[in-house]
Amino acid sequence: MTTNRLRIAMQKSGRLSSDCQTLLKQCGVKINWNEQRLIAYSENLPIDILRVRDDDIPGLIFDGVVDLGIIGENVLEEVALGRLAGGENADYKLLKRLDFGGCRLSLALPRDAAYRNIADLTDARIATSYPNLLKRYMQQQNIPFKNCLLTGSVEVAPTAGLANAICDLVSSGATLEANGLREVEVIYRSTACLVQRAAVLDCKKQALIDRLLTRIQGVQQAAE
Ligand code: PRT
Ligand code: ZN
Repeated sequence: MTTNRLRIAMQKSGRLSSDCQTLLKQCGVKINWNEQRLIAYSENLPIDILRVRDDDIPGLIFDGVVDLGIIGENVLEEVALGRLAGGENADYKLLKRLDFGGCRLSLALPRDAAYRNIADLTDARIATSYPNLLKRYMQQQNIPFKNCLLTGSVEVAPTAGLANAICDLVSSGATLEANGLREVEVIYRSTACLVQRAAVLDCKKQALIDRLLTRIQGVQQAAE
């Protein structure tokens, strides 16, 4: 299991994949990408890329199976809250927020439903794939609610009569609009971020990470 090569987990296929690949390329990490492969190797640096579902990345970092991960902060925080609730470890180091994958987790209601403030959601049933982030927010607001856990198609829940409201990711707002929904509260803002496992790494690995981080900072500044 242990290797001298730096292990980085990233999303195999999804919204973050191509930006992750571009970032590595801009940092001078040459990878031979093979679409089918779970693991990809760098040709010029001691780096291996593990390509997985985004939901698996936080656990791989918390368990120290990988050294680094690139992951939406929304998923990182959601999985961390779930782990902590179960008494498990969820330690990590957030190295850098990246300039892609930006979105917000928001509460939304049917367009014509009345809404003045969060108290209007008292005892509402809320559909979400982010039960832990939602629960934390509603507890902070002191508003009791009922959960409706869906891993997909969250935005159709109100029309389908499954829930009164939803709590889902939004970027342009087009999906809410297309489903007759209205964003009423932003509960969490997220971007993709670079995360390191909590344990101290050997100096060579840490030096490589520091070098990558400097390069990422350079790339992001140049883009501003
Ligand atoms: O297969 P895997 O499990 O790896 O992927 P996934 O389907 O779970 O995730 P994916 O690829 O959809 O998203 C990965 C990450 O991208 C998310 O965790 C966020 O950090 C980030 N991200 C940024 C988004 C969006 N923007 C986004 N708009 N993730 C999802 N959406 C969805 C949202 O759920 C809704 O259905 O897009 C729709 C809304 O978009 P707008 O533009 O219509 O508002
Ligand atoms: Zn996922």
